[in-house]
Amino acid sequence: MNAASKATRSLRYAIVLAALTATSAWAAAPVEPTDPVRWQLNMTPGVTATAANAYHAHMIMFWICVVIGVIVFGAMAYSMFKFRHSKGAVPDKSFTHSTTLELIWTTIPVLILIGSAIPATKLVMEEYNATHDQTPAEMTVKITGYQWMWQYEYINEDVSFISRLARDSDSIRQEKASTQAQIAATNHYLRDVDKPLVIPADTRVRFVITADDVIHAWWVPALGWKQDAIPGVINEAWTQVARPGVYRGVCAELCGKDHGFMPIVVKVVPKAEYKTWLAAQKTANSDAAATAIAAPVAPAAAPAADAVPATDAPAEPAVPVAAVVAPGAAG
Ligand SMILES: [Cu+2]
Repeated sequence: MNAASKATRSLRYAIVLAALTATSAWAAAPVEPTDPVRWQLNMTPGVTATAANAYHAHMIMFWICVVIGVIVFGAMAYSMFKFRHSKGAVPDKSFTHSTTLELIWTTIPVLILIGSAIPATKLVMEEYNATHDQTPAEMTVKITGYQWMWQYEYINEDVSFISRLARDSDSIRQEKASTQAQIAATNHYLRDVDKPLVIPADTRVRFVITADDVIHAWWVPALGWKQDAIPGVINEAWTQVARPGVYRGVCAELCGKDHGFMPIVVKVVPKAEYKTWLAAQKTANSDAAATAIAAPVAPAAAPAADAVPATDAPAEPAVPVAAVVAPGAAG
């Protein structure tokens, strides 16, 4: 081989290597732990310890896979170029196996699997330890999935409400004449709700999660976990968010025709602000109860002018508050 062709070959290798490196670096670029961005490839680092654990475990495994990929595909590419037919390579037709090689390529993957399973199991156990003895949950929220909305009940606080797709998103998605311009002008189109779940910052919050009709799944990526909501089953989860903010998610289980239209919004506020909000909710609840007692036979309400079509506006589910689970009862 002359010097010119050697230089060309080296240049080709350099270009392929540079492309591989650039792709890996781009895919692993850090992202803000907020909403997903267009063309985001990597998972979010999140805003909780659980999310950070998952993100770091994922990144370690990602780089292990990158190293394995580079070694395996590098060896394949090298062999194919180095021992090609045009260079006079002759296959060894008598070769059947190599015990040494087989031992090596079985032992190394087993060691990698054990090495990654031990820390991963520790993290998963921590994630599912909702009733932690050292740091017990300070409050419990019961989450119930319905077709197609969520109900949040603040246990022992007598506060409960339904959270459903924001009215502006709902009108646009149901109106056939809606335009892309309308969608672009709508803030958080299909990712906003009328009433977000409000929780205090720096507080260990326990969730008990169930469903009333079909299987749903409550998922806010920034919190770092996803939990199935199954009729007749109470699942547990917990979170503790240090940073106040608004974190969005979706139902992550195919639950019917409007599965894509039951977003989740979690608003994390400072503790003092949470107390004020909770007090306001209680006052609103007692006012509503007093009104109901004063006027037991209310006339049928006329539909609002901007009401969504009845076919796609599910009725408010009637769930007995007595059916809630007391903290510490499950798990
Ligand atoms: Cu669902």
